[in-house]
Amino acid sequence: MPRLETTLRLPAQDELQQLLQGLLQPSARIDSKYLYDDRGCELFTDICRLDEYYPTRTEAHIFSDHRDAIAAQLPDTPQWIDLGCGDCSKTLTWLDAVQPARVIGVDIAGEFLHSSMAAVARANPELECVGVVCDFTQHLELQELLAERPTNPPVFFYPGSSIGNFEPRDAMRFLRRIRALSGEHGRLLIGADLLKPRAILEAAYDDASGVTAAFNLNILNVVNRELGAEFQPELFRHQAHFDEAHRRIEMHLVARERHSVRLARHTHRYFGAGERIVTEYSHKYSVDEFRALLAASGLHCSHYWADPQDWFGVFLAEP
Ligand code: AVI
Repeated sequence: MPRLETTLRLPAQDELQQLLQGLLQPSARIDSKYLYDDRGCELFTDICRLDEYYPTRTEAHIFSDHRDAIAAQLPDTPQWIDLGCGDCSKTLTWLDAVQPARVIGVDIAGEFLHSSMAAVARANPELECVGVVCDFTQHLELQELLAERPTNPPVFFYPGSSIGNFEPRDAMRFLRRIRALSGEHGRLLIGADLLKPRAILEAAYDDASGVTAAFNLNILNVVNRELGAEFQPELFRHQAHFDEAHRRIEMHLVARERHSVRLARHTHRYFGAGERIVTEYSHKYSVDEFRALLAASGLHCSHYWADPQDWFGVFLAEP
């Protein structure tokens, strides 16, 4: 059985306080991590299969077209750390090419992580599998675990362009943390979504069948559960637009009519018609901008692969 370590502090009171404070700001905000309850994860899986949502399949093509070339640039028998591993399906496709000494799956969803690491271990009985349950975007505490195998350098695997969901300053803080854990020989293999025409971007985040709308609106059910709030999702509509100045897709929930929402005991918020709640940013980069972000985080991009349309980039970085 795989080892499972938990460094997560459970739904702390101050996190709920932050959630409430975000909703009470003049420009209301809900942290995008609340998009991913069980229903949100299912809907996100559906999003990844949509025609309009190009990132997942484009990255998968880059990986399958260049897997051996990428693996050839990695250290021998590394510790492979899958950040946000989910069902570990992406990692499974790398095991033959990379031959890691061990796999460390990191995810916030503990039960799911345990069953996916168990599946990896069953299919690869010789491989050491460790699951680490934590909110790795905030607390990536792997130094002791990595130090158990000092001769196997870490390869951090962060696919899917999730780095785009950080604001650039927070992305840099996160990448610096990876840099600090990398030691001399560590590597980061990371996918980033690239700038492209607005229509393609906006369709990817506002698909015709309404899956992304359901995904966005579901966040209100999560907030209702977490805070005991009383949002009525049908009084909001999904909107996604590309903000040129910040080079990011912004997902909003827009109030269809003026109404008041009970957020917690003795706490209500009034929404005017058209008033918005920001639920997610998804930043898009040029190749040079992403290289510069890596460099500002103390990481040097040694190799880069893209699809023929230059829609998505896979970057290999080293300290
Ligand atoms: C998880 N992340 C990379 C997705 C993205 O594209 O920013 C989340 C997403 N939101 C709406 N569609 C997909």
